[in-house]
Amino acid sequence: MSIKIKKSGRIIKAPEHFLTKEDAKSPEVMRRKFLVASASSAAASFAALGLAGATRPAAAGVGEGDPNILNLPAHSTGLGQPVAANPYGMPSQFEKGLQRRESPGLTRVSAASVAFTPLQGTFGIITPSGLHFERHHQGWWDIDPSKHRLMVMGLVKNPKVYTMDDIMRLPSVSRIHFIECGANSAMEWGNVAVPTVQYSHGMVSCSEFTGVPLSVLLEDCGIDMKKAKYILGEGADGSSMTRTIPLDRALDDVIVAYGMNGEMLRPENGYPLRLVVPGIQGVSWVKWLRRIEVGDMKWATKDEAIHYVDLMPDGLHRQYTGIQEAKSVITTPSGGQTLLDKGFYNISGLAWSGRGKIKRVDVSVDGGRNWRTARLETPVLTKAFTRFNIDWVWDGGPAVLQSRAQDDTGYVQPKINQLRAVRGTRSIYHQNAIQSWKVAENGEVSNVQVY
Ligand SMILES: Nc1nc2c(c(=O)[nH]1)N[C@H]1C(S)=C(S)[C@@H](COP(=O)(O)O)O[C@H]1N2
Ligand SMILES: [Mo]
Repeated sequence: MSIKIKKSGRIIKAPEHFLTKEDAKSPEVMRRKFLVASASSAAASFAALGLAGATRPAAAGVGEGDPNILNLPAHSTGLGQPVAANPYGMPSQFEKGLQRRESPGLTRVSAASVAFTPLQGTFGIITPSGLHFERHHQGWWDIDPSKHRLMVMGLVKNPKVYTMDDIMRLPSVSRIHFIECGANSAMEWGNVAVPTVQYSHGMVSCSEFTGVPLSVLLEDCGIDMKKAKYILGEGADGSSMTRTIPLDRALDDVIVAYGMNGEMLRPENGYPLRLVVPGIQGVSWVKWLRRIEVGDMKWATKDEAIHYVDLMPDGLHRQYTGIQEAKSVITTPSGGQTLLDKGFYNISGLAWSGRGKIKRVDVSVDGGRNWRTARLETPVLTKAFTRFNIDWVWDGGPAVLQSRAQDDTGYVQPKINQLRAVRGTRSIYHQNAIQSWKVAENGEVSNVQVY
């Protein structure tokens, strides 16, 4: 790839960023800050080095020179921290702003709530485990794995109860998949509701999951293939989370998972055992999984009969609409961020489809009039995040950034008005419309809807 970068634009990211709003105001402010810093610390550090009186080279064109180069910091001159100071490594103290966050006022009880993934601050396709979104109906638990049991029963020859030890001795697989809550982007059905991509799209994450294929457990228990049509997953928390999964899917790619991103699941994400149901809305990924029942009818449990249904304009509900259709979003630049200069920006985002692989992502910077095809970064995996990037030179004028995903079934991500034409505005779930970010002339990026 060869791009001529005349001038690369700086950006204030939201809500975490390296530049403060004050730093961003003008280069003058930044320069003054450097000068103050060098006046106070230069003498000290030069003295410490035994370099008092040493001539400081005048950096060409920078005037005083950059004190961040000229004043040797403690980390270049002293002894660093010992190994295993943090036996379990943590992010840098400077990355504290990158956190999953609860949307203020979204729910009345935070045990039955959502904490959103900061998509604006993650790279590539894997969501760090500590930033994986959380959705609990009745709070989370850190369950003792030695006491956890999984019962497999119903239309099977040999009903069984497995300990975690039993499960972890069975053949395992590891696969990278996204998980998206069916209610992701739900607030935007009627109108623009939230300012940042964290809140508009952060109920989706992507991880490598490890566990036993559900088909192995069903076979181990001697599933009655003549009668069996559905399986039910049940969680061990107080929410009685129970979900029906069709047998063909259960035998296809569903995993009874204990691992996430190379280690055991985090408690918030279902430790020690959860269902992984690739391509299907998050609610079916039952956490703290304690029971699997094999049956011949859908169970129509509370979370299937009255929740997670799509209210159509004619007043009827669509039920069992679990597949998360193709969707994409630009994560940089995105709502709440500010572009500080005209010039080059790398537009970057994520695309995913519950039906398969992402085939193509197109990007528009003029609200959908013209489209260019973005680069898909490898790996491009089935039912997983795909990272896309495309070059853009901002001319300082108003712009509207959009991305449009297409998956390998040929399905194209719809515009919000196309979705509304079929689904109305009374839905909550399965809002996968094209997202628009408006860049104003002052560089501020905001959430808008374009029809
Ligand atoms: N047992 C149980 N499983 C559950 C839930 C729950 O509250 N209890 N929430 C579901 C919902 S609605 C979603 S979107 C996903 C969220 O998974 P995460 O918290 O790991 O992101 O878990 C699902 N599995
Ligand atoms: Mo969910």
